Amino acid sequence: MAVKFPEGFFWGGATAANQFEGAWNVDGRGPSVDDHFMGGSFEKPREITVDIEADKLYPNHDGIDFYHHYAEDIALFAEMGFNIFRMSISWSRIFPNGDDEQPNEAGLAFYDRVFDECKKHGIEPLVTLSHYEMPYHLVEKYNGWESRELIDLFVKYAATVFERYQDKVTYWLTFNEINTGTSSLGAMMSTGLIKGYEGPASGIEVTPQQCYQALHHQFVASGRVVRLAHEKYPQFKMGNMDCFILSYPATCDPADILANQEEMRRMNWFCSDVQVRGAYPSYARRYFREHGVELKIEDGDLQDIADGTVDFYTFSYYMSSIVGTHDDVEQTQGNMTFGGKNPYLESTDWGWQIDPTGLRFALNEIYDRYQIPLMVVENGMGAKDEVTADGKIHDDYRIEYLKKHVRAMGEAIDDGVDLIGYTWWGPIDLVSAGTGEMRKRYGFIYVDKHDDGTGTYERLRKDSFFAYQKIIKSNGAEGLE
Ligand code: BGP
Repeated sequence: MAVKFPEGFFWGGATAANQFEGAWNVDGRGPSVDDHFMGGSFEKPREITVDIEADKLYPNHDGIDFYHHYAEDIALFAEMGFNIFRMSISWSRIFPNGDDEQPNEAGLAFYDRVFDECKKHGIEPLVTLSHYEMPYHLVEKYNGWESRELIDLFVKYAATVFERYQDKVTYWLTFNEINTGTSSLGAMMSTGLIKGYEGPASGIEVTPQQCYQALHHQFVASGRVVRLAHEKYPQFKMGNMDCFILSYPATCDPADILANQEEMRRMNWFCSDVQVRGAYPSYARRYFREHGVELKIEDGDLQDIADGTVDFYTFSYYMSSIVGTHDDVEQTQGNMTFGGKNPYLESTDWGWQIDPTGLRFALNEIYDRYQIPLMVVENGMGAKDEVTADGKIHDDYRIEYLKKHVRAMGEAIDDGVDLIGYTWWGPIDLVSAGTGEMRKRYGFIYVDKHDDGTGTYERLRKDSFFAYQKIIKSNGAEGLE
């Protein structure tokens, strides 16, 4: 039987300011964390420099220059049929240093133009307040989210953009993939624990104490921002955003089952338990004790968390992995985590294990647990694309990935899950967060921009552009065969 999507289902794509806007120092924008990351590759981790050095290449500086191509790009999204577009606001475009008295008017005006353009095409913006970035000045001054000072600064930034865009934006997410902050790799971009650090991004060492304290500050900030939204702008819908890396037990050995339960809690449930239920989960106490974590919690923090529960749950889904206690589990890779290799799954060229059935399983698990509307706000496949002499890109592999995941969502809806939307990651090629590459392409739209910084920024429709268009046009009833 064909899968069926509900009327009004949101179909679209997801982006992040730092990975595609470019114009890093234009119109008063201040440097962001990502502007200090050089390009890398699958084999070579990105490097971080304290100063921006003239002879080095920082791919996020120019991105794909959405800043100057936004009208053209949004028109292409509309041509595919998007009714939603996930994007983030660059904090340092609004407050260049993060602690400025007044916001930067030119930065605010840019997003007015973007939202107006979306409106023109009937596209609903879904806005992430912080997607793997913060003003770099806050890293240098406070070591990012390790400091409580960030809470007030973030709330001020959120209040500023809420007030400005209250008539243009309804759907908001506080922190992108907040749960990656539980790992040292996530700490580099998400919580910015890199004060004074210079060297490979994979070499950052942070303690569980630092990671969880930084996360506590983000929880409080998120709670306060959600409460503010609910009190002042009742029309707003506020969501969390987690990186869901589903894991399976490697065997039916009870020790593997238990190890996987712990991994699922640590990686996938911990942050959303806090943000959806409004309190630290019961299992956190033992975990903190065994990992030497003693959170500094001030009066009012737990109330802020309790008051700031989200209206809908969102997550990224790319892959799954396995967890086992036996030492024959081979390791594989993601951008923010490592996990065990599953012999039943194939992988992308970057080692991410493709598992559409896992998406159906994850959707059911999440919905059973929280019973609030869900949105898949990132899903996609990074691949090398070739452009033919006549300017075509035959990306059958991406179409295959798309169809399988859309089918899995349809099945989950049939299972009873309240899934309200889907935004494919990188509907237009952009800079990879993990490796800084351009050649790891996710887009339905090809952008002529390359790892060595060259390119014309010309946009081309790939075959997948038309495949997604067909799916959207029929609200998921056609184009999945
Ligand atoms: C998620 C991030 C995105 C995005 C995506 C793909 O973790 O939220 O910013 O980049 O992964 O990852 P990558 O760019 O490393 O291929």
